[in-house]
Amino acid sequence: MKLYGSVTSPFVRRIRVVLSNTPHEFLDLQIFSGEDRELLASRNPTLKVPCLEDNGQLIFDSRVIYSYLASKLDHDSLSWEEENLLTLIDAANDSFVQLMLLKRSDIDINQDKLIIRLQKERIESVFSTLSKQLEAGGFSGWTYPEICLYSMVDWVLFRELHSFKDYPLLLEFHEKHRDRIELTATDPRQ
Ligand SMILES: N[C@@H](CCC(=O)N[C@@H](CS)C(=O)NCC(=O)O)C(=O)O
Repeated sequence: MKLYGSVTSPFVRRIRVVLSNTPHEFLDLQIFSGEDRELLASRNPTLKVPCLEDNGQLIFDSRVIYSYLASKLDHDSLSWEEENLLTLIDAANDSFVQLMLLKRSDIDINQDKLIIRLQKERIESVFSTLSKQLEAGGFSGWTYPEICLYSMVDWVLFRELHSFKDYPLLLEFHEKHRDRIELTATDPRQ
């Protein structure tokens, strides 16, 4: 089994954590240019990571990869409520990726522009909902939704994309899990 990804991607990290006890090859790619981009293009036409290859079968998108692995590795499949939590996390994570790409394109993300405002509103709406879930005792285990939430929060802290000022429960959640071996082993800062 081969996982195409990058050490810094939060979408890749969630799959690396899921695969932490499963033998696999991890290819850490520079996805934005050069030979690595060509390799990625030859595997995944969306030009995004993660992408999984298993016995000649290619799977795109972390969500589909999880579902493939869950059935292959006998993990529990997700309930509809968990699927909704993943949709929330993915939506905020996608918006953060867009903001980071704007920044990398030297576009000032403090401008009052529709495209920027929509991302920021989505992030606040999702963070507020996730905080309420935490307050109500949600995200209390260590299964795929928690792994995805941790990967996003940690990446946002790493990239300094949000202060979390109004979301102490998200920081508390992060603190609670940060020393897990599968998380220190996949830390994007190393
Ligand atoms: N829905 C996708 C999102 C993956 C994604 O956005 N990955 C980022 C890296 S964090 C990427 O490959 N971005 C490249 C681009 O946007 O061109 C998934 O869950 O796998």
